[in-house]
Parts: sequence; C-alpha cells; structure tokens
Amino acid sequence: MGVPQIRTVVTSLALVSAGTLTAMVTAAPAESAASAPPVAVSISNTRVVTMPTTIQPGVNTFKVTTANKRGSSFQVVQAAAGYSAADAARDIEKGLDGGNVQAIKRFEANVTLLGGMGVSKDKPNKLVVDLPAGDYWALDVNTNDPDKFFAFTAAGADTGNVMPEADATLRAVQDTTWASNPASIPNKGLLTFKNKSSQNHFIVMSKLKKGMTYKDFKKWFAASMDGPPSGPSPINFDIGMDSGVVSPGHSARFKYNLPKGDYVMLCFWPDASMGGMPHAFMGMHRGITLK
Ligand SMILES: [Cu+2]
Repeated sequence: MGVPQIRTVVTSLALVSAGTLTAMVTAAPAESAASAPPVAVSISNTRVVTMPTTIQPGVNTFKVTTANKRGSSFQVVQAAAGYSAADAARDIEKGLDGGNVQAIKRFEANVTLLGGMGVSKDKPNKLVVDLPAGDYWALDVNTNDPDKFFAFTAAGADTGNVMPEADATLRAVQDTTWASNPASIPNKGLLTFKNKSSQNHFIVMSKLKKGMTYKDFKKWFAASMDGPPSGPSPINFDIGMDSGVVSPGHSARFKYNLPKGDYVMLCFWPDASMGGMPHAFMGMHRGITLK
C-alpha cells in the first residue's frame, strides 16, 4: 500500500469518527430533553416534608435529604378516595402501633404502599418508583402527624424516564416469605424490592455481629419470642438498612451502601390475620451476604 492510499484510509476513518461524534453530541441533548430531572425532597428536623406539589407521572427519582439527626424513613403512599390523612394517622396509631386488628385491616384496605427507604442526615438517598397519574402522600414514617403527610399529584405528560437497571433484586413471595435467592448481593448500588406476595412488607437488613451466624440469630430469635431476649442480640440493629413498605404487586428501587458481611433480612409488618404479629415472628427472616 502506497503512502497516498494510507492517507486516504486514515482520512476516511477520521471522517467516520467525526461523524459518529457529531451524532452522539446531537443525540444527548435530545434524550435529556425528553426526561424529567429528579424530584428534590427535603425533610426537616421536625419531619416536615417539602417537595413539589405536582410532578409528572411515570418513572420518578426522589432525591431525599433529611435534617433530622436520627434520620428519616421516607415513604410514598396512595390512599383510596375519601380516606384522609387523619383517618390514616388514627389507624396507624391504633393499628400499626397499637395492635388493634380492625385498624390494621382498615389501613391496609385503604392504602397502597409504594416504597421508600431510610435516609441519614447529610447523606441524600434515592428512591426510584413508577407512579401513574394520581394523588399521593410523601411522608417520614417516624411521625404520625397527619399535617406532615405531604399531598402531591402526578399529572401531565409522562416523565419519559426509563427505569434504571438494578444491581440487586430481593423479592417477597407467597404470604410472608422472603425468596431464598439471591443468597448474596453487592454491598452497594440500586436495589429493587419486588413484592410478589399477598401481604405488605418492608425490608429490615441488620448485620450479624462478628463471629455470629444466621443459625445463632434463629436460635436467639426463637427464644426471645417466648420471653425476654435470651442474651445479647447476634445482630447489630445499628448497621443495616430499612426499605419503605411495598404493597402486593408493587416494586420500588432505592440506593444503599453498607459494609460487606453477613446480614439477616427481616420484615416487621404486623399481620392482621395473626392478631397483629410482626411477620418476622411468623418466620419472615433469612440470612444474606453483602459482598
Ligand atoms: Cu412483611
């Protein structure tokens, strides 16, 4: 191949690259113009939620910050028509907190729980959820003040956002069972919590103390059900994460970042059919490794 020919080849390659580059540059703004930015949510020290009162329907990322030193538990809820925040607050107090089965049943019949997650002070967290057009509440579940259930509406054009790929998926199945797979997940990333069961659930993941196994936990937990805790807990409730509550047939995605190691995954949602017994006491726990 002579020099002129080489030059021709190089030149045409350069043209191809330049053409590709131009196409990429022009495609990028078009894509971002069709998608909506994250919804900024801030929770005050007194657990007052501030966010836009109207958002676009479709896939939304809620970027949540809290000023509360003890952290917040963000939750998105849809209530049935006519079921007010005051109704919900009363049923939470009597039912979820007080163990009144009728109140638990009324609450469950009137709300769809669409997920959430724990948020630490000065560490924003993200919830990604697909919301059809409609009316919702956003709240910090650490308060039961109905005035702090922030009402917002999803209306107008779809966000155009695509659900981001998750790094891990955990599922609730049957009534009160965690799917046994996967046995391990990455220690950080975007987690999908899919509720394929018949009941409301939320994930509490707590780290096993050094040298402790899931077997140790099961023994301790079973003994603790019948009386006062039998010795120190094999898990450290201070190292771990909480998801929001997700109703049957729904799923939510959120960011997490935890130390690597062995954890126990539990759900403490009260079961109305069992007199308000938390699901964990009905056996809804399993071991999981974060690596
Ligand atoms: Cu549960």
